[in-house]
Amino acid sequence: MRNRPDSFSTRAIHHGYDPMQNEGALTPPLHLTSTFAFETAEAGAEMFAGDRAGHTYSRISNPTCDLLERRVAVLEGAEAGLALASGMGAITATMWTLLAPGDEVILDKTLYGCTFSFMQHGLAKFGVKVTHVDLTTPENLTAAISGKTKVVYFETPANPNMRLVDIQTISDIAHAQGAYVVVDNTYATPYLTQPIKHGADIVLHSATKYLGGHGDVVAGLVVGAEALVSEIRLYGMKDMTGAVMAPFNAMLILRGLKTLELRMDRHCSSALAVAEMLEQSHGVQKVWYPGLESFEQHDVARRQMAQFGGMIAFELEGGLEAGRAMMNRLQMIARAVSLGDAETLVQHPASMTHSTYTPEERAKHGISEGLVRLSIGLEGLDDVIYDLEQALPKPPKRRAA
Ligand code: 7XF
Repeated sequence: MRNRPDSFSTRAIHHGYDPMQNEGALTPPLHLTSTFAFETAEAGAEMFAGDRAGHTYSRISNPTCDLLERRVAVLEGAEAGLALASGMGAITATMWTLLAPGDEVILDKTLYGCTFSFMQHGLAKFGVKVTHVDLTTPENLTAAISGKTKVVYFETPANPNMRLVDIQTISDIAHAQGAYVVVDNTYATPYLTQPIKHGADIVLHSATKYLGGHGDVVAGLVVGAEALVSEIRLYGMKDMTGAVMAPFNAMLILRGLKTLELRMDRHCSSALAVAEMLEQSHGVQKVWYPGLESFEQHDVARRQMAQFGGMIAFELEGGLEAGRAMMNRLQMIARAVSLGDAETLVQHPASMTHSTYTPEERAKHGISEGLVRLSIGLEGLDDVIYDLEQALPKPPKRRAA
């Protein structure tokens, strides 16, 4: 036991694992097993009854996943964690656990495309009332919330347009009505924002993104109070979705976590430089990046984020057509969905990640048709900027006098 709190990276590298308990293996073992043997029939029965600790079957728990769960929980400042098959697995398992027909859920205006369609079409189909509210103005929540509201749900920064939600203010309003606050922290990661410290009850991630960090795995995580996470494990994950994380994927995320701080520092510093460059460039109509002085909610970003993240949204003069032409001129930056990888990625939300919204819904939910989204990678900053500059619209040539 060390007698001072460990730093973020030290926890990400060491928490919950002692090589000396594992034959000296520096890297935690991969428990590639679907099932677990019981010492006696009685011991097995006690484990199933919840009266004895231990693993029974890997759809419920697995030691490799368990280590990942405890590490992410400690990084988020939460009591407990749960590893799931995907970010959507994390979202659906959480919501199926917390909600019943007749309940109401209040969602922020802008959400990742499949989250939007799950809430709008999935939950609504089973008798849950789904209301979207612009949570960037907390008074809107005060007006919309009632005793029937079970969950208030949002992303901050939101995918794709970077809107921020003030977690503490929203949590205070939600808790006064007895509602749970669920935050998708995929964009910020626990290195930049720890929503539980600002009052959130449950934090979830697409671990496919920054937590994994290398574009080689689809995975999800949920953290929160022990009792709540246990309910999500035993109902939402075990019975309702079966969206369990494979132990091999847990290994990949554990490896990713070791460099999360280093990678985020680089993602953030490069993204700030790129956002500043874009803002100065010819043909760029608007840039949304929380670190820019011009960002409408820059004050919320300063209060709630340690740095401003690796994601940028921008729109060119000429909208969709200009954006597509620019994307096609890129030479190194990959045209691909997903985010948080070592490679810089560019995509067009209206036709890709947010094509689950109808055009009318996109307009209503603040997702512009011309918006282009960049996930700034870990390449040399000069190379990222060079590729973007050569692809941006050129200023018209001056005529010789
Ligand atoms: O199930 P997944 O691991 O893909 O995670 C779903 C998800 C949940 N929350 C946020 C904020 C997300 O961005 C995602 C996945 N988004 C990818 C993207 O926006 O590029 C998916 C590619 S279609």
